[in-house]
This record gives sequence, C-alpha cells and structure tokens, in this order.
Amino acid sequence: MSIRLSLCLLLLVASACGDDDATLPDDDAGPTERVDAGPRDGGPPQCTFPSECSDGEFCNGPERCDPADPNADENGCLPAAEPACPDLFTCDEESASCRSPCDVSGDEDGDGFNSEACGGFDCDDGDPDVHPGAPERCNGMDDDCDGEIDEDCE
Ligand SMILES: [Ca+2]
Ligand SMILES: [Ca+2]
Ligand SMILES: [Ca+2]
Ligand SMILES: [Ca+2]
Repeated sequence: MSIRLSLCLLLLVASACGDDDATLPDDDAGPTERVDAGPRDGGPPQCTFPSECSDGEFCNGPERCDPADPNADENGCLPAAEPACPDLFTCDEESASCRSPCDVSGDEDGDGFNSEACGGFDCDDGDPDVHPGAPERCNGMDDDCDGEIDEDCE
C-alpha cells in the first residue's frame, strides 16, 4: 500500500496521477507557438538537401540548397544553375529525360538516311541529294556516300 502511494505521488509530481488526466499534458505543449517563431533566429524551415528545394519540374534543372547564399530564398533554396539537359539536347518533361539530337531527328535533311553522327549512313545530312544510293554527279562531292568522289559520274 505504501509503495503504491509513493509511486502515485511521484507520478503526481511529474504529471497527473490517474487515467482520466493522462492526455492533458500533451495538449498544453502548444505546438503552434513554435511554428510562429521569427525567421532566422528561431530556426526557420531551411533546406538541408537539394531535394527539399525541388519545384517539381525536371527541365529547368536541379534546384540547389544553400542557405548561406545571399540570393537564397527564405527556405535557403536557389534556382538551378543550369538546365537539366546540355546544349543541343532536347528535354522531355513528361519522362524527365534528355534526348540527344539523334533521338529527335537523326535525319535532318529528310532524305530518309540518318546522319553518320547518329549512326546512320548519310555522309551529308545537310543535303538531301547526298545519301547512299544517290546518283553520283560530277560535282567534286561524294554523292552516294561510298567514300569515293565522282567515281563513274555522269
Ligand atoms: Ca539525311
Ligand atoms: Ca543527305
Ligand atoms: Ca561516291
Ligand atoms: Ca559526286
């Protein structure tokens, strides 16, 4: 009996003794007051990882987290330094991927043959009259892309 009583007294000091009041102390913590703490001094919600700064868009590049940067916003975030895709690449927001020029169009001159740079056989992808099988003309160029210039030309 005496042990139980002292236990209960101990509990009384720490919180409330009794099942009915068990939930009351949590309500007194006042969690809303902490959120309203002033910026900078009270520990505002500043970013820790760049992922916290993401605006959800892929093509405009990865946002950065650098609270020490004077240009950073109130969350310590900065816009991306570079777009997601390098020059000449096309960005596809839907699949969040970069596509090389060859993926977009490996046949720039539309003669039906992809450029050699894109793994095709068009030795001049800027001239639709030059491609494998084209008639070899006497023009100082390799029209049929066989590596020889003006062979058997007419
Ligand atoms: Ca072509
Ligand atoms: Ca061509
Ligand atoms: Ca030729
Ligand atoms: Ca030729």
